[in-house]
Amino acid sequence: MAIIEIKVPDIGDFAEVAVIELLVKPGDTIRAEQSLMTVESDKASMEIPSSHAGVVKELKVALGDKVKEGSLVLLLEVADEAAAVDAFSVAPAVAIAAAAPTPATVRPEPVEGLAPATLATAAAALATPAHNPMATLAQGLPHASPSVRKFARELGVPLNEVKGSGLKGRITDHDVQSFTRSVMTGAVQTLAAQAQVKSAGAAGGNDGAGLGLIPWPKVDFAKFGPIERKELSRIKKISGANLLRNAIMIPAVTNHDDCDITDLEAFRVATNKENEKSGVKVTMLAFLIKACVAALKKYPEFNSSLDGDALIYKQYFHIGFAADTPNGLMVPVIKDADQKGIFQISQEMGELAKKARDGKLSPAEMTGASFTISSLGGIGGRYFTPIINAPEVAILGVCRSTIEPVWDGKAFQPRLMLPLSLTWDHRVIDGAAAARFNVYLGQILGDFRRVLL
Ligand code: CAO
Repeated sequence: MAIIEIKVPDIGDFAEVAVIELLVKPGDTIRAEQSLMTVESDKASMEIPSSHAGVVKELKVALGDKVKEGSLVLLLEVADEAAAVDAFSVAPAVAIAAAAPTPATVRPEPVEGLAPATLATAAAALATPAHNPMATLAQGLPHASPSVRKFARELGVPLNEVKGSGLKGRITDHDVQSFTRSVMTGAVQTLAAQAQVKSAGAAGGNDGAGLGLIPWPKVDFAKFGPIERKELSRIKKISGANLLRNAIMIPAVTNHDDCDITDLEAFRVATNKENEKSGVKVTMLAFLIKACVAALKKYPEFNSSLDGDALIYKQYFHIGFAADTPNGLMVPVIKDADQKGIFQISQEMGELAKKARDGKLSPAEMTGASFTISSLGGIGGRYFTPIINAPEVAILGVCRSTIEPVWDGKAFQPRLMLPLSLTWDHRVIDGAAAARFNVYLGQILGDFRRVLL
């Protein structure tokens, strides 16, 4: 064993540089070429590597010290034979040089709060075919040490999109981790991902190239028979881009269930008969809106939105409903549905649905929903898998009710059964919660008195 001095190697044109980060401490076992500290001039930052492997005995520099070529950095205990190696043989890693795109062959070191497997997943989530680290850097060098740059590069994090929390806006390891988490939770999208969604959306989803998929087949349909080409409506183009983003970005799952609405339907028909002259027709959807409000109150995460690592719980109950219009799908919103009765909801729904069909909905009438229902009950079908209307976290799909034989313990009874399809965001909601939501919703629709309990 021998003690050797590790000194600052040749650092090029820099006369004196400040020590801004110490990366090792006494007692650490280090590898040859491992970074010991970060120094910074007014032009660039660089990491000073160790020329030898060994155990750090004593640090000879402190934060803020000015050092230059030959300055003593630390005393290192090394194996005797290692002491013979030239202590100046390792070059420092300069931030600008480190910025060049290199394949991410080095596995990231485990860091607090993120396991290596998570980091690998994060790298996959962040790495997009459209992301070119060189392009990022060409836009200007963000303030970060070479080790942070390397860490970001390994994860595919575009550093110029990361907000630095360190001194003078310096980007730290922690900032890179936070950015990665935000991307993974969907709270933040990299500019490259936004561009992909935009271009895929603009192409009506007909271009999978931006997502690394094989190209959409280009077929000359006229070769096979007569055709007519019609442009998509403006609404279809806008909703298409939104639907595509939501379908791709949300880990969505759909639970299907049936609920017994025999008594509720009898009540609805009787109510409409009694109020024939009012001009307001009550449909099943109005009851569904009220029942959903009760279920949202019982399971508030269904009435929330993701915001980074946090959930925003809404204390209002604005329920959107999908309306089929000649120009495409629109989603008007019944505001404060918890404070309205079935008649008022039915009346507002009728007015909003008419406005939607006439293309007269105002932006205020289409925004602010905290949960959405898509009812195909008037048309038909059994179940479907509705797409969540982001940033909401769940949507209820409803199909046409039919008379089914239901076993009551002694015999089959003809009951009117309503098929429900609840799609939910698995980042926020678990399968068990979704099943409970559907069961509770079914219980309310089965007997509305439960709302009072
Ligand atoms: N089961 C059986 N019958 C149902 C039903 C159900 N679940 N829901 C509605 N009906 C019946 C109604 O009672 C009504 O019957 P009558 O004419 O005999 O009274 C008939 O179907 C038509 O109802 P409606 O569709 O006019 O009224 P609504 O309140 O159910 O729906 C609206 C209103 C605007 C949501 C609907 O017209 C609509 O646009 N639905 C399509 C939504 C859509 O496109 N979703 C898909 C989105 S994903 O692309």
